[in-house]
Amino acid sequence: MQFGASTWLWTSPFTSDQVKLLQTIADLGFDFVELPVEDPEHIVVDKLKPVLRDLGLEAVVCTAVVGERDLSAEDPKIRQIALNYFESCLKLAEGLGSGCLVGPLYAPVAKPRLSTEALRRAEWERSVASLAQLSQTAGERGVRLGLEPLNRFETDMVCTVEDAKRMLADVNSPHLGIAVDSFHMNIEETDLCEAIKQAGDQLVHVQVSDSHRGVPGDGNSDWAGLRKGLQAIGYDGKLSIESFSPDASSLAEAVCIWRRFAPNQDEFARRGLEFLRHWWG
Ligand code: LER
Repeated sequence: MQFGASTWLWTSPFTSDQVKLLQTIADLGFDFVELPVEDPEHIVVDKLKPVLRDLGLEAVVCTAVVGERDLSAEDPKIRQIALNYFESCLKLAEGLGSGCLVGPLYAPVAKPRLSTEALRRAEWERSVASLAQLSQTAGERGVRLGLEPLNRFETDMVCTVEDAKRMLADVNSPHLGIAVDSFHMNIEETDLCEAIKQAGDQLVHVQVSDSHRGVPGDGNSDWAGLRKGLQAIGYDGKLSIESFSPDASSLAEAVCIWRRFAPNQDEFARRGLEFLRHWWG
């Protein structure tokens, strides 16, 4: 298992000149860094790649699915904006050697509302069609997409591994898998171990934080169940800490992070990694 940290823990947006932050992540002992792409222009592969290589950090590229990045939208122009954005992210993922591109690719974060069955079905079908198109590009670039279920307060489309599997079945592409986030799972899944087993070999990436999105180990998540599930499917991929700084994030607002979980974000990451190594070891 390789452990990583998302730059969202410290900053937003990430730009490729934030070398000091990458140095901190490497010094803390992480194996890889998760890079959220808020604006594809912010990340320059030729600049970033040698920095990551010198620091011994691998990269996982993560999407920031907000605003008009909406594959479920009725307006084809909006769906095209989303496709263009995801395609730029895929290009970055390929350039940075990230085997996957993860996030709630099907629809933007923080969009839940009471809707009709018919409207939800139409949105689902538009997302499925767009994801089929995107999966093809992903395949061409040698990157696997990881569809991330979100909790009910952030989406009404894919909240559980079961929902994600239904979407994967509809898209029907080997280039589309599942990325789970233990924070969302803790809210939505009945049993963490069973949910991981359900994802099985379709699991491409894992993000964690604790039940309150604080430091792993500080909350009331079922860490034993999560480990049992990951062991049962023989997962030996990447697992990263994803949370947000209340100081700096467009996403902090979308995901309702209002408070601090550690005296500073380095401490959040340090204690989180210590817990995870112990938990997995
Ligand atoms: C949002 O809650 C989330 O978990 C992210 O991965 C945002 O893309």
